[in-house]
Parts: sequence; C-alpha cells; structure tokens
Amino acid sequence: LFKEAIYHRPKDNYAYVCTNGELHIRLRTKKDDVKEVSLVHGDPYDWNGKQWQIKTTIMKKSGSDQLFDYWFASVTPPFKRLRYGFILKNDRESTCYTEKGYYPEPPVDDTAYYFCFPFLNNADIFRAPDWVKDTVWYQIFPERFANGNKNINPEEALPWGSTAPSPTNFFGGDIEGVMKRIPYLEDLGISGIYFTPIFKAYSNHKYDTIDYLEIDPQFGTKETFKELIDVCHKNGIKVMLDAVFNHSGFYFPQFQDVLMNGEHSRFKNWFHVHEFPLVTEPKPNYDTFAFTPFMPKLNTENPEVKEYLLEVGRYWVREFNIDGWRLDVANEVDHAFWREFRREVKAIKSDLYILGEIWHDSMPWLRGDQFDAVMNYPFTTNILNLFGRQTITSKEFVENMTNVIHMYPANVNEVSFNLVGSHDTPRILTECGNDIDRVKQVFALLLSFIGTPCIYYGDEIGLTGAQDPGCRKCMEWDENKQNRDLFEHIQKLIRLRRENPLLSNEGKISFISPEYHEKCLAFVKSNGKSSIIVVLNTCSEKVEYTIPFDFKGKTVKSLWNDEEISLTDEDLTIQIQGNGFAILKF
Ligand code: ARE
Repeated sequence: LFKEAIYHRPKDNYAYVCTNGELHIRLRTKKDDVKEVSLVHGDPYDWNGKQWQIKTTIMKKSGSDQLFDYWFASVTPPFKRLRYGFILKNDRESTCYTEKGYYPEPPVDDTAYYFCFPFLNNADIFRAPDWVKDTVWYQIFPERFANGNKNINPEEALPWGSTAPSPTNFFGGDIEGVMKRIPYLEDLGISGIYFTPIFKAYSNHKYDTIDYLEIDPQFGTKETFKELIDVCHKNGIKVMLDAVFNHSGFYFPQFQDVLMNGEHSRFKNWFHVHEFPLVTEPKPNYDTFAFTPFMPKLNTENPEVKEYLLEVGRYWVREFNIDGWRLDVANEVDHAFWREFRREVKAIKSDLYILGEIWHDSMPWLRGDQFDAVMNYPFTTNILNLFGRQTITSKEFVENMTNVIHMYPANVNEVSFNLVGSHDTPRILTECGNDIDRVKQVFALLLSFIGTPCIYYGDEIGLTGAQDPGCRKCMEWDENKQNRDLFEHIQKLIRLRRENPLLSNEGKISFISPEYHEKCLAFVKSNGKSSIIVVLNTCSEKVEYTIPFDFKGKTVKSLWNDEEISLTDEDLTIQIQGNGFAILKF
C-alpha cells in the first residue's frame, strides 16, 4: 500500500455533519492502490467491561481524480461522538490507518490512537437556505440588460447596442428595463436574479462605489428598485445584490477626504495608507484591488468601517427584503469580518443566501460560519476546457470534476453557484467557437448537474463576446436576431430540472468510469428509487452508447424526447448525434 498518499483529516471536506444527523467520512488513497476500505468506529466512552465497542462499516469508492481514489461512508453515531480509523486492503496486505499512524490490526486498548470527531454539535452544521438548491439563477449586468427609461440615461449614453462595449462607454440599461423584461425571464423559467452592482458608482460596471446606500441614478430610484423586488417576489424570483466591500471607489467621499486632507482626515484609518500624502502614480501608495488606484482597499479591521459596511449589509436586507448577497473579491477580506457579516444579516433574514466570489479552493469560507457558497469557477474552467477550448479529454474532465466535488462537503456542493461564464469571462458561445451544438451540450450539463446553475444574460439567445469588456454587450431584444432555438433549448432544460428533482439536487451523483466509453461523458444521479443518466457525446460523429446498467424489468424514459424507450432485452443501446446528448430516467 502506498501509505504516503493516504489522507484523512477530521472536519472540512473529509468529515462533516449533515442536517439529518449523518456524519460523512471520506478518505483519499493513491489511485488503483487499495481494493477495499472499511471504517472502524465507536463511541470513545463506550467500553463494555474492558473492551472498546468497535463497529465496522464498508466504505464505497466515490470517485477518482488523476492521482487519487476517494472513499465514502455515512454513519450516525448514537451518542454524537466518534473515534475512528480505516482498514485498508489490497491483494498483498492489510493495515489500519489511524491518527497516530499505521497498525497491523485496529488497536483496542485505547481510543487515543484514532481520529476524533469530538461531538456532532448542531450549531456547527453547515446550513444553506433550503430554497437555493432548487434555484436557477440569471445574472444581469444592469448597464447592458435593458433600457426602460431614457430620461435617466447617463449624458454620454450611446444608442443601444450601436457599438462594441468598451471599459468606459454607457448604453443606459436600468431597473425599469429589467422590470419590463420580467415576463421574458418568467418565460425562460429562471427563479433568481443576480445583479452585479447597482449602487451609486462612477464606472459602467459600478464596482467602484461612491455611495453604498443609494441606487445609481442611471439605474433608477429606491422606489423603482422596491417595485422590482415586489414584482420578482410575486413571480417567485429571488433577488441577489453584489456587495463590494473589499474596496470602495475612488470617488467615495471618505476616500476623497483622505486624498484632500491626508494625515488630518478623520477617515485616514478607513483605508490602508502606506504614507501621506496619497499618490496614484506611478503606483498608488495605498492598498487597492489589483493595482488600480480607483479601488482603494477598505480597512475592515477598523471598527468604524466595519460598522459602516455591516449597516450596508443589513440595510438592503431590512429595507428592501433582498434574498442574497454576492460578495465581491471575498477572499481578500478578513474572515472575522465575514463571520460578523453572516451573523448580522442572517439575524434579519435567516434564509438569506451568502455567495462569495472566490475562484480558488474555498473550504476555509464554507465551514458554516461565513458563506453558503462560492462562485464555482473551477467547474467553469473544466467545462470550457472540454467543450470550448477542447484541451482536455472526457476522462480528464471526469477526473477534474471528481476533484472539485471532493474539495467540499456534499451539502456544500448542493448550493454551489455553477456558471459557464460571467461578466469576467469570455462568453460561452465564443469559447465554443460559435458551435451551437456544443453550447447546447454545455447547458444540458449545467442544468442537470448538482449545485445551482446560473445563466449569464444573453447566453440563452447566443450573444457572443471575448474577455471583459467584450462579454458585456447590450442584450439583443430583436427576436429576429436572437437565437430562439437556443432559447427554447435552455427553457426546456430549466423546465425539466424543475419537474425532475433528480436533475437538480435530489440524488447522489457519480460519474460512469471514463474508461467505459472514450467519446462519451456520462453521470448518474440516484435517490435510491429511481435514477437518471446524462450522456454527452463529446465528438462530432454519431456514436452508439450502451447504458452500463441492467434494465431487466425496468421502464426507461427519455426525458429529453419525452418518450418511453421500449426494451427488447436487458441491454439498452442508444444512438447519440455528434455533440449531442441524452437524458434518461429509469
Ligand atoms: C479592468 C479592465 C480589465 C483589467 C483590470 C485590471 O477592464 O481588462 O484586467 O481592470 O486592472 C471590476 C470591473 C473590471 C475592471 C476591474 C478593475 O468589472 O472590468 O477591470 O474592476 O477596475 C480576480 C479576483 C476577482 C475579480 C477578478 C476580476 O480574484 O475577485 O479578478 N472579480 C471581481 C468582479 C469584477 C470586478 C472586481 C472584482 C473589482 O467580478 O467584475 O472588476 O471590483 C484567475 C484568478 C482570479 C482572478 C481571475 C480573473 O483565475 O485566479 O483570482 O479573479 O483570474 O482575472
């Protein structure tokens, strides 16, 4: 056994408690090294006479990435405490892995050898709002979605869609525009809107806030925003706003005061100033987002700043009843701040969704005390690499995705914010070289995967665009110029997801081994009673795919074609068009 590769650690993604009281345990081993794993476990105080009362539970392999196999077991400790180790076997040897090392047999004289999950405290359980796992999000970049009121256009606003988006031009999208398009969103079937910033700011993207307590006048008033929230809520649509708390904008009055009064400013400790007076060139002498002098980093350790931002967080929840906060550059703000933020906003609305913008491993923010989810960019990258840039094989895709899934607890994965593009990335159609079939596959995958999917405005009608600012084109409202076929495709996938909880987050997900079929990527979701299988043909030629299950006595339904498949024998072989897919339920 390759002991160097074996890994476990109590808590986080390796040991976590679910709301139903189950404790999930995972173990990592070198790929293809271990044949069988069982969990040996018991309550540390459960000694019957002199013998520690120890149980054995077989662990199942839950997937493999490029280097490792992952093993899984679920136990419900009767006294809410657990000491545990792992017995690993292959054809040659057997060993017991504990916190204190390896033993030929599980030690029974003392429980101190073992891994310790001290107590399943209810207060420590990760709990995201229930509604999130059934939500389909739609991301709106307000300046570019719809212009509903020309009277409030910025002075320099250009005719809608008349030219390419630049880092500085304006087209006049606003809140009334969104309101008028609610029927369109209803028709598409989405159930949550994520707005990039809407507060008063200088730029077209509004990530450089001037006033966190005002709606930008180019978008409308607080009254129109309130109306929008009402209309959304009446139509079963949740609303999430963008909180830019890592930095303010250059024209934030408190920052202007420091610029003007230097050391004598009463706001000098609101930022991280290296020396006075402030300079912006050649490099700012204060901390910023990236190197942009227009985004001075806020000092969230300063109690005054903290209170100011927490009040912003509370204000929009309390006064406007928003349903979620997306936190910009979340990983550059201190953890202590986010812990307080969570306490404060959840005290007002316990089922508020808190979504952090983090592109990297985010476990430290997902322990139940800070965020409910992060924007799942590792998922995005993987999809782009297979269906877009075509730089990986479906085997590598499965390995990478298995890795992503095992980075977090299963209950965290259910509410993960899955996206295939945003205002920070090239658009999916552009990434797929304008190949609509591949885009359709991508959406079939996004909308049948675990997590909560998000559609970036315009992707559903085939907008194109390269990296920011290219991906921020004006929404196309002329139906003749929209790709209606793609719209209907996505609309149907959303409807199927709503009608079949298995397509959403009801079941457990597992990939069909990528060795099974070179060209097809497939995964299964099961709830114990029924299952669905999604098969995606990643090549451009038609293929035959024999579903790797015994169908004896079962009925199989193609959800996509809405028809029962008649079985002539136990095997089921289907034809899948080049870059096509199948969604079957059985
Ligand atoms: C402008 C220009 C860009 C230029 C940039 C750098 O348009 O072409 O590259 O300046 O100076 C907002 C605007 C942007 C603007 C930016 C700065 O929307 O248009 O860009 O302000 O003025 C990292 C961060 C992540 C951040 C991205 C952009 O970790 O938090 O970079 N995303 C948020 C928002 C943005 C917003 C800001 C932050 C600032 O979503 O829209 O930008 O408020 C890798 C790394 C990631 C990195 C990612 C993207 O994968 O691992 O850490 O994200 O690439 O670059």
